[in-house]
Amino acid sequence: MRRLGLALLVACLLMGTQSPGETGAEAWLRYAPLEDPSLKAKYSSLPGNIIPLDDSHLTHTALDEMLRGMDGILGRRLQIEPLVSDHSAFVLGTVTEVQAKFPRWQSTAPIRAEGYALAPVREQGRTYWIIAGADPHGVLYGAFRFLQEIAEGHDLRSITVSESPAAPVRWVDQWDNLNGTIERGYAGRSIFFDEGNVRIDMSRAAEYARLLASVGINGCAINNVNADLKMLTPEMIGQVARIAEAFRPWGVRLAMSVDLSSPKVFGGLNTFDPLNPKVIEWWKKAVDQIYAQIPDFAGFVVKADSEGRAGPSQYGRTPVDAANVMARALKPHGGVLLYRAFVYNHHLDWNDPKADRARAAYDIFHTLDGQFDDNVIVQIKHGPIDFQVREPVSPLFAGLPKTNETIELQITQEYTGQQRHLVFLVPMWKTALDFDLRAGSRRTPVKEIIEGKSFNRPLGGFAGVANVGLDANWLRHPMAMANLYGFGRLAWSPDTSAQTIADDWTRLTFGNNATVVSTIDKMLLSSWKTYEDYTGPLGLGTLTDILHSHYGPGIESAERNGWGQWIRADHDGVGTDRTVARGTGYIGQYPPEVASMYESLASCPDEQLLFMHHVPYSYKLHSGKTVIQHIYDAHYDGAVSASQFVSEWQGLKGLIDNERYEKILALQQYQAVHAIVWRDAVNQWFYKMSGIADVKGRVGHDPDRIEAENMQLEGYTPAGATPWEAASGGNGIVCKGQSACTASTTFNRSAGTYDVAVQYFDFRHGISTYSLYLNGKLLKEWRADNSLPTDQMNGDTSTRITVPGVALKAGDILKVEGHPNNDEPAPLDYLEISPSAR
Ligand code: GCV
Repeated sequence: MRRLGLALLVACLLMGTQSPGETGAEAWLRYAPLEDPSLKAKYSSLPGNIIPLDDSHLTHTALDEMLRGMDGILGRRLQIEPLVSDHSAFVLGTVTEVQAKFPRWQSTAPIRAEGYALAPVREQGRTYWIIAGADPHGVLYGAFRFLQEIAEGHDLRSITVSESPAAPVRWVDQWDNLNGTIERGYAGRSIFFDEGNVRIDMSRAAEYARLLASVGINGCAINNVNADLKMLTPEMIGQVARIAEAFRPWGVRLAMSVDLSSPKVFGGLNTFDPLNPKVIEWWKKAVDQIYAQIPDFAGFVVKADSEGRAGPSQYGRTPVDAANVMARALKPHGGVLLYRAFVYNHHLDWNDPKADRARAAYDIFHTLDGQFDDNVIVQIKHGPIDFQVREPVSPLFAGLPKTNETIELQITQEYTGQQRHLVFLVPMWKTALDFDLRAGSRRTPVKEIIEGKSFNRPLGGFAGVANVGLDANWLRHPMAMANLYGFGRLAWSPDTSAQTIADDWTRLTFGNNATVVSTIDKMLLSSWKTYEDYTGPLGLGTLTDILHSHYGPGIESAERNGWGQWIRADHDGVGTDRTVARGTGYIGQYPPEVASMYESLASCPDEQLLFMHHVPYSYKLHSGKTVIQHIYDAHYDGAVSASQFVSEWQGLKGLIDNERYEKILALQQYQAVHAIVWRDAVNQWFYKMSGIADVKGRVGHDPDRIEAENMQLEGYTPAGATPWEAASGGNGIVCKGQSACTASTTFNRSAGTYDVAVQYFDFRHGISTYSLYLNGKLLKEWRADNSLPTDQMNGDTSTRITVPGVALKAGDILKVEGHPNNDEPAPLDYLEISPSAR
């Protein structure tokens, strides 16, 4: 027994500080004990008492959070005191309440609605730690901020903070369907709905609201903008009221997406024409019913005349007509109407060189400026297309000076790796928010337009499509939570730097160890560029399969259809000509200074070049490289950088709990492999299209690769991938109508140690099994059990397994045996045998 104890002790010591596991459910609100004794000592003089000065629900929540946080981080159980007495204490209350007790205290700067101030006040040898809100919301936000300071080990001696949110609307949108699925959600089923009803168990909804409140989010639209018509039935409103109850203690107001055709489709009217008096009355009644059950209801989000949704155009009406009718119904209750500018025709004519989806939002909404009611907000996606890896900012931000605006950002990584790839989106969002549109030839950065500052608007702000799901860690990739956190931080203060956000998130999520913090910060901050490099650089957009999964490479899917995400690549050149002089004229939608910057090839930045211009492949960038060479190089660089994430992460073993360490390691190994799939698909495609060789001789030359279709096959038959570029050389092999098939090759290179990679396709359904043999001896067995998005040999499903350090000599036989399962034909693409690095 003593031996066993000793062995365990030794094992623990060898494992360093590695702790067994965290699911990630606590996200950045772990309140983990401060391990560093010097950090802990800093806080020994903090008081052991806390005084809530008011009785509001939100101050109660703030109080509970303080008790929970102080206990977790410092192991200190705060005592609640009803009155200010002669002990040092934390004091929670509104500014008015605090000033009544401490008349000499004043916040360092004026604080606006929902803002807060933190400060120590010294009186008669005692210290009162003031957490004062402009209102109860501010008290709660102030408590979270105070706990963040301690969790990060910051010095509190001189802390005096006064903060106010940049804008009143700080919402997340969820695209949850009533049946429990989530459109573009990647982390399990809905936390709100199941099988057509609101879930009984609201615990995840409440935990979500807590996370949102901790970063200042004050609203959540709970259902898909492709809204279910049942949403407005009295029964559903009754059920939805339970979600609002779960949100309420956290100051998160519930909003709903609604379908404009509701009055007709289930409301019993024969029209949904927004100007019809019966329809106007119908909306009024529907809204009154909502407020009867949800008195703090925040408002509606509307997607209309877009991607097949009904809209006012059906009756020759405009978005103003529709929006104002609904806004007037909401107005007496204090609700707002967010009308999405994502309105476009998805049956565009590809053959028309002037057709351009990017123009749509501005063309439709610009002329309506000044006609929207003051509780209408036009919600504009940050770019003119659809959340691509890089887009210019939408010119519409500058085109509505007399209208309230929110920016719509996408936290869920629809086009940016679907939470299987690490992509920290904050730097991308900052690029959009900081972009100066020069409206009226003066400084008008997007952030100041939506804050309402530039054009003196009363409302505006931020909407982030989050799509968390029931998975324990909310978004599947633990690092994706940095995007939810970062969205909240930017919505509160868009001036915060990406570095600060990355740093705070990492410390709160993984602790304050310096190596952990610097490694993860670096990874986060380089990840957008890495993803852009191996997917679609130079403004090409993500180059994914835009017709279905929006995940893996599918370059040509963008072309020759009505969706208008065209890259207009031919044998001579690539890019969409959006110039005023020769192209679609889109560039002319920007204010003149920005338009002239994009219009001229000399001043158009390289990273937007192919969004704005059509150029030959041999066109020289500002960097001095040709377009085609940049495409090749970026894809190789991006894949290298993704593989470095793996080695950098491995440097953190023992410094992070095992569960999250292993989960992230597996995701990063997968990402490194998928980056190679992307690299090869895009480069093969452009090589074929342009006919121009890679000056570095890499594209189309993979000397370590043995194509599966060229191996000795028993049972396996060759099959093409769709699209062709998703497989090396366009083809792979499949095992159909057999219980097992084999593919063998004889090694004929010099003796040495090699890494043997097997590239195969892992469909969404079916779990094929594979075995790799060397001279008949088993090297590795594995199951294709990932749930990648599709059931085909394509860019979504291509993946690999690598057996490192295999001793090989000429004449050795490598054989892969595949066992198909449930329509997954154990597909293979190639073997790659490369000299081991170690
Ligand atoms: C909710 C893109 C997405 C759709 C989404 C739409 C929108 O087209 O692929 O899933 O629909 O944007 O934002 O309305």
